Amino acid sequence: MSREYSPTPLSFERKTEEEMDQISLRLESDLSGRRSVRHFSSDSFPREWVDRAIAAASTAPSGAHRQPWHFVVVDEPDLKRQIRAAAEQEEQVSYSGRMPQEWLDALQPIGTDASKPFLEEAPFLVVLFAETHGVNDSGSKQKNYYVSESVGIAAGMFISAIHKLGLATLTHTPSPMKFLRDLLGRPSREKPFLLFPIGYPALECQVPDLKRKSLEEVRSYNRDGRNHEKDPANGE
Ligand code: IYR
Repeated sequence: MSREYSPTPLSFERKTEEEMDQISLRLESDLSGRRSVRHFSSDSFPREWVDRAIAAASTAPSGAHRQPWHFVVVDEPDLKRQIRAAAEQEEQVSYSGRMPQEWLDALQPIGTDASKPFLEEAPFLVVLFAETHGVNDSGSKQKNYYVSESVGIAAGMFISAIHKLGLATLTHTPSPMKFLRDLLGRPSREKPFLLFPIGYPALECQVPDLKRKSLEEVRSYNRDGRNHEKDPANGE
């Protein structure tokens, strides 16, 4: 049941170099205001906004274009309450013994603990599932490829979309997360990947005082940091 390669013309318009220069200067400032938020306002907003962010994230590239993800939007208060209760139950066990001291120490500056009120406070929770394999038209297993990479990219695009929208989120990973599959009635081939509370930050919202790595720490040029542009052998 394989499909043929059927190429179609790419729709792409070049921007001017001036435009691109301006955009490149703004990229970092546009994204650097994003923070992981753990205290949400109960103020709501149209669910369509979340749907559109999901549609945007679902344009992500994926292995063999299998799009091995599924997003569940949760807005029922009782379901959010059940998710919070199950997550806190697991986190309680994690924070009081399952996580080694080294991990607890690493989380100290983030200020997290087993209490997760944001799972009820945020107007929407979005649970992202990774589809370990698909099902083809005749109902048999269809392999997916590069699942974590694909779903990770879709998650990143979703986070950017939510930020551009003017809302906040958190990449929450209650651990283990299997309870989400049961509570949301998802099939066993889907593995919970990340949980995103979505909302406006609470008025009194505080975040950890984190420093980000500098460009120089996260980027090097070529092998051994050789800068081709500044190399005298290249005419400069
Ligand atoms: N899942 C836990 C612990 C946790 C782990 C990491 I790594 C974080 O960056 C933050 C939290 C929790 O959600 O509290």
